This record gives sequence, structure tokens and C-alpha cells, in this order.
Amino acid sequence: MTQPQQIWPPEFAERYRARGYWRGETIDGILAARAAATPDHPAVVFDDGQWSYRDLDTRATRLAGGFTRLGLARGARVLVQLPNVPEFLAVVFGLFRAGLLPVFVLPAHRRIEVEHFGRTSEAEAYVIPGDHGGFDYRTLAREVAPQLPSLRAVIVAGDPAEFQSLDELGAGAGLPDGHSRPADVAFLQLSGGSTGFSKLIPRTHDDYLYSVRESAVICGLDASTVFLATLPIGHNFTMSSPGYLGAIYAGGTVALTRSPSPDVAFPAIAQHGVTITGLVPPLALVWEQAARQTPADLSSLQVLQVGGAKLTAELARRLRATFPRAVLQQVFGMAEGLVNYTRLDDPEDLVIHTQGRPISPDDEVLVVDDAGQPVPDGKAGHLLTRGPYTIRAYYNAPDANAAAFTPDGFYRTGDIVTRTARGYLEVLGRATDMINRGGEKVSAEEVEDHLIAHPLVHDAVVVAVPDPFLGEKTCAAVVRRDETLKMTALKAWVRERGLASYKIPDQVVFVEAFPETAVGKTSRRDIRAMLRDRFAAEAAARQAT
Ligand code: AMP
Ligand code: DBH
Repeated sequence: MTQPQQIWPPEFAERYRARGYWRGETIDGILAARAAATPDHPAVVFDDGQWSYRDLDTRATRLAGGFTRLGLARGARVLVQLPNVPEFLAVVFGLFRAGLLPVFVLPAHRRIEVEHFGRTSEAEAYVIPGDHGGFDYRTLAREVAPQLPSLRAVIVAGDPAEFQSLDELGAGAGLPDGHSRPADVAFLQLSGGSTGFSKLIPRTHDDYLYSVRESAVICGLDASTVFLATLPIGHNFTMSSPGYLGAIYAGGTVALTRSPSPDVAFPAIAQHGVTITGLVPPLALVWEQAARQTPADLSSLQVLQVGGAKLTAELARRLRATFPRAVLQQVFGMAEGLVNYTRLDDPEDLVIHTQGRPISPDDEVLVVDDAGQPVPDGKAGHLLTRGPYTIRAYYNAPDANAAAFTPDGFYRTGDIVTRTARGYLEVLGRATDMINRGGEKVSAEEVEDHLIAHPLVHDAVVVAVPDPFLGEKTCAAVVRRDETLKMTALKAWVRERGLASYKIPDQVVFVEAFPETAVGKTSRRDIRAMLRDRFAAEAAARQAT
């Protein structure tokens, strides 16, 4: 097993350093610097309290000591599956400080995913909440831990049962700075999993901090910023665009809410004086409706970001009307690197119709046809990119790397875009079979594998079908072996196999056979078209009655 690394060719690394993008800082070093400069400023505020920069820094240092005493050596991987609670920040900064690598598992992930991330990263520890959102993560840990031979410890933020208590881990002596290094990998993010399983994305302190620092400038952050982490805090958007790291970089405050729903999040905005937050489009739809009649005072909100999936022009217009004091900002990013923003002073037309332009003058963007030839501005093509904060390789994934990167190091994003003459991008869709279910990415292949494992399933193909609420949702076309197999049983099967519930097919359609291409392969394109027609016909029939 090789240590995670991320390597740019020397001439690129030299350029990125010479231009001041990579500055030789570490993420935990930024926290230490802010704690030294403004120790009493609130770093994180939550339901029933707040931690100053001094508090957060002290907790991180103590946890760094605790993790080290577990026997974890520099570079070891730690699964972190915490919700939006202050302990998340203490744990993550503690790991950075000890030179340990967090792997950002999302609270929605279940046995199959956690095992996959644990095994591919050879994780040595796993940090969970006790109960959260009506789910007991200790039960999950009991299932997963025996399958992960590298695992030494399960640590619980809450009642630990037979596991280790996070409070106790952070009660001993701290570990001083100096264990993390700027050019080293700081953590492993998760890809959306466009081909089968989600891959691990190694990001260095240097490259990530560049994107964070510039994001903070683009989004207008300063010490008066209060960033509300509305989406899951482990996600790349919430972490860095500008996210909680941007807020801390600027010496501002991170506010946390346990739920993104308006009845919880709106009072939190009013209570903490939130100035900026980020949403995915389905949540933006819910907020837009709730904001029309809320008694909560949302006037502190200066910037409302929407990203992760395509925001329709219609919803963009409505958001601007319903949140007139806030600037709407579109964010088109990926955990692999490249992030695009509409700028705060951009004209309405760009904010409504585009997904923004890249952070850096050194973000190289290519829009190419199927043969790899550049297409003119305004024409649709595949988005390829390379730059000072975009990875050159996934961790331990030679096959995926061969497919996802060009020989000269461009990342194939899988997105179909058009580019305007001024360099703004509009996202049209995905070339691959990843379904974007309102920002939650579902790999068709992964779900198909589970469906096909059912003894009564002959074959299965999962495709995206349009959904007015989520943008896309999943539909499984299934050729069954026996008519006794019903939709509910098939959904239950997928659930019982331990997949996150957002991956369970929204719809199941039984068909006699799949359409085929000229060489006899199953044609996803035709299945998609068939299902689209079928749903359109059903919708029309419903309207007619
Ligand atoms: P992930 O692999 O989970 O980091 O997801 C990144 C992908 O999400 C991108 O490649 C896009 O397909 C999609 N995405 C992110 N932001 C946007 C956006 N603002 N508009 C359209 N698609 C987006
Ligand atoms: O969807 C994403 O992955 C995403 C969206 C907005 C992202 O990683 C980001 C901003 O940094």
C-alpha cells in the first residue's frame, strides 16, 4: 500500500509556486495563526453554544495528541462520518495537526460505502456520532469494523457504548504543530463515483488552500463573515467553496445547523446573523417557498450560493426576487478541483444563465468534441481541465486514472458544457452514467450491480429521468426472470444490502428486453429515451383526466 500523494510535473509545480498560488502553508497552521491573532473571536457557533478560536485550536491540539496515542502514525487514514456538529471541526483540525488524513464519509453513507472507503483507504480509525437523524451509527460500526482489518479504533462523539469516547480522546496532552507539511496530501475527498464506486481524491495543503483563499476573496469574506454550513459539512462544497475553511481563513465564524430545513435553518440565520450559505437546487426550491412567509429575519444574508447540480434559470430568477438583499451566486465545482463562480458584481444575465467562470487564471479549460478536438465558443462539448488545484490522479485507482485523465494531465470532468467568449461556463448535462439526484450523485453502475444480484433479476439498467423537484431521479429498467418479483420487494432488497437510501431506485419499470446497439450492447441512450417517453405519456394522461 502506497502513501497517498498528489504529484504535478515539476514545471507545473514550479510555476504554481512562482505565481504565489502554493505558499507553503498548512490548513492547521491557518487555524493556529488565527487563534494567535484573534483568540476570542467566535470560530464556531451552534445551537447551544460557541467556541472561540482559542477553544477550537486547543481542542484540535488535544485531539491530535489523542489520535497519536492511539498509535496512528503520520499519513494514516481516518474515516470521519460526523454531521454538522462542532466536534467535526475539532476532529478534522486535530487530524490535520497530527499529519493524519481524514476521509470524508457522509452521514448518509451506510455499510457498503463505509466498507469500501475503509478498505480502499486502509483506514485505521473511524469517527462517528452516537445517534443522529434517527440512526444509530454504533450499529453501523459494529457491522463494518470486523470487515476492516486495518481498523484500530472506533471513536464516538456521544455515548461510546463499547467504543472509545471522543471526549476522553481529547482530554489528555496535546500535540504541538509541525506534523503536517504543505506539499503533503492533507485528506481524501470522495468523488461522485461516475464509474462504479466512488474514488478517493488526495488533495494537498498547498493546492487546497489556494482554492480556499481565492474563494474567500471571490465571495467577499472577512472577519465579520458568518458562514452557515447547511449542506453536509464533509462535502467539498461546504468545505472549500468557500465553506468552513474559507470562513476560518478569513478569520470569520462558522455557524452550524443540524438540519437544512427552513424551520431549523431560518431561525439559525436570524440567531447567528448568517451572512453566507450554500445550497443545492432542490433545497433552494424549498427555501425559496418557505422564505416567502417566514417570520424569521433573514436580512443578514448577503450571499446565497447554489451549486452541486444545475440551477434552472426559472429558480434562479425566483431566488433573486425572494431574497432581494442577498446576491445570488452560482457555484459549479467538483471535489477533484476546478471550481467556477459567478462573481458578486456580475450582471443578472450571467448569474441566471451561467454556472460561472474558474477561480484561477491558470485553470486551463478545454471544451472538446467526442474526438477530442476543441469546439468553438457557444458549442457544446466535453469539459476537460488542468490547473493549480485540480488533481492529476485518484488514489490507488490505475484503471480509473487511465480513463479520467488525458496523457497530458487534463481531468475529464464528464460534464457537457458550453463556454462563452468571456470564459463563463454553462453546464448542459453529464456524458457518463452518473445521475445527479438533486446534488447527490448516484452511479448507475453501482446500483445496477446490486439489482442484478437479485436471483429473480435477469438484467437491470439504471438511468436518469427528469424530475421537477430533484432535476434528475433514478429509474431502474429491469428484465425479471419471474413475474412474482415486484417493485417493493426489489427496493427492499437494495436497501437491505446496505446502500444509502438516496441510491434506492426512485422508480422501477419492468420490461421484456433491452434495446441494443448495432454490436449488441445494451443501449442506455435508447432506454433513457424509452423511459422519458413513457413518463411523458403518463404525465400527459394524468393531466387529461
Ligand atoms: P462530485 O464528483 O460529487 O464532486 O460532483 C461534481 C459534479 O457535480 C460536477 O462534475 C458536475 O457534474 C456537478 N455539478 C456541480 N456543480 C454544478 C452546477 N452548479 N451545475 C451543474 N452541475 C454541477
Ligand atoms: O458538486 C460538487 O462536488 C461541488 C459543487 C460546488 C463542489 O465540489 C464544490 C462546489 O467545491
